[in-house]
Amino acid sequence: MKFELQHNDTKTNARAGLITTDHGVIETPIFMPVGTQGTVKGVHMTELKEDIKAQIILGNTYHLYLRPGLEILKKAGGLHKFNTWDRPILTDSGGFQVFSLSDNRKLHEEGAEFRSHIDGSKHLFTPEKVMDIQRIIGADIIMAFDECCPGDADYDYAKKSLGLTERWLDRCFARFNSTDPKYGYQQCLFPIVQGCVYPDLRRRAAENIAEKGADGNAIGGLAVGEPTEKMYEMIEVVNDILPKDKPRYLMGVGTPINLLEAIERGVDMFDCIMPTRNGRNGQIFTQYGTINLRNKKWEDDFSPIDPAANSYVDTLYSKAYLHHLIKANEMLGLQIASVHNLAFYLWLVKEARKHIIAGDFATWKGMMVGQLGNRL
Ligand code: PRF
Repeated sequence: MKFELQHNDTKTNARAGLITTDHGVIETPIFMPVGTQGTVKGVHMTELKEDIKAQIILGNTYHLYLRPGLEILKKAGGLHKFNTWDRPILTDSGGFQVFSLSDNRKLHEEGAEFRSHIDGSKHLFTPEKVMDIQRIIGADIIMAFDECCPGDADYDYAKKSLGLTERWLDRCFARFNSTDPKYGYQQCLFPIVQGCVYPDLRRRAAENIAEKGADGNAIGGLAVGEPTEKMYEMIEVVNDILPKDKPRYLMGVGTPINLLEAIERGVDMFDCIMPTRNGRNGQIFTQYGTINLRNKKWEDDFSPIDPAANSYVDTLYSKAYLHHLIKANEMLGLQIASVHNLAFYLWLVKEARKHIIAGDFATWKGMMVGQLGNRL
C-alpha cells in the first residue's frame, strides 16, 4: 500500500492524498460505508459504486467470523469474491464488537473470551487469531486487535488497558509479519491508538505506534461517551505525533460536523454507521442541516428529498413519499434513506478534498459547520 500526500492546507492541518491498494486508489479524505456482515445494509453494489461512489467499504471480523464463518469465506475465495465488491475493503478487528455485542465477554492477557450473540457458542479472540481471520476475509487493510476503553474510564483503568493493547499490538505485528496474504494481493496492518481521554496516555500510545512504521495508523477509543471537545483535543495530541506521511483513520466517527473538525486536524479516513442507521430511522443529512422525515411537517411536502442531488434518489422521490415509506416501515424507505445519506457523506469528504486542494478549506469548513448543525 502506498500513500501519497498531494496537498497540505496552509491554514489548518487538513490534507489531501491518495492511497493506492491492489484493489484501486482511494482519494483522501475519505468516508468508508460500513458493511458489517459483508453488506452495506439495504444498498446494492451497483448503487454503492455508481451512485454513492464509495471507494472503500468496511467489514467486521466479529460478524463475518461468526457468520458465514471462515470455511465459507475461504471457499468463496475471500470477501471480495463473495460479495462482488472489487474495490478496497478494510476490516475492523473485532475487539470493539466483542465488547458492544457479545455476551459474557472476559478479557485477559491471552485475548477476549465471548459468547456469540447469535447462538451463545463460546469463542476466544487472540491477536494472532484475529490476524489470521482478517487474512482469510481478504481485507486490503487489516486492523490491530485492541481494547476500546469506555469514554468515562478512570486513569488507572485506561493505563492498564493501554498496556494490554500495546502488548496485543506487538503480537499482531509478529503474526501479521510471519503470514502471507491468501489471495495474491497485498494486505496491510493498521495499529490503533488508544489511551482514553488522558493526553499523556494518548502521547505514549502515539509514540509507540509511530515507531512501528505501519502503512497507516488509526485512532480508536473516541466517540465512546466523552465530551466532543475532549475528542477533538485527543485528535490534536495524537496527530502531532503520528507520521505525517501515512494515512490517519479515526474509527467510528461521526456526524458531518465531526468529520470536518477531524479533517481540519489532519484525519484522512472515517467510518460510521450514522448515515445508514440514522437513515433507517428517518434522519436525512443535507448540506443545510438534518431533516427528521418522521415529522408530520413533511407529510405533504412534495419537494425533492434533497434538491442539491448527490444521488439518483434525491430528485426521484419527494419528502412526502419518503415520510410515508418510513412511517409505514417499508423496506424501500430505509433503502432510499441509506443511499441518500451515504451519497451525502461521500459528497462531504469530496468537497472537503476539493477545498483543501483549492486552498480555501478553512473558509468553506467554517461556512459548512454553520449550516450542518441546523434542524430543518
Ligand atoms: N477500536 C476498534 N474499532 C472501533 C473503535 C475502537 O476503538 C471505535 C471507537 N470509536 C469504533 N470502532 N477496533
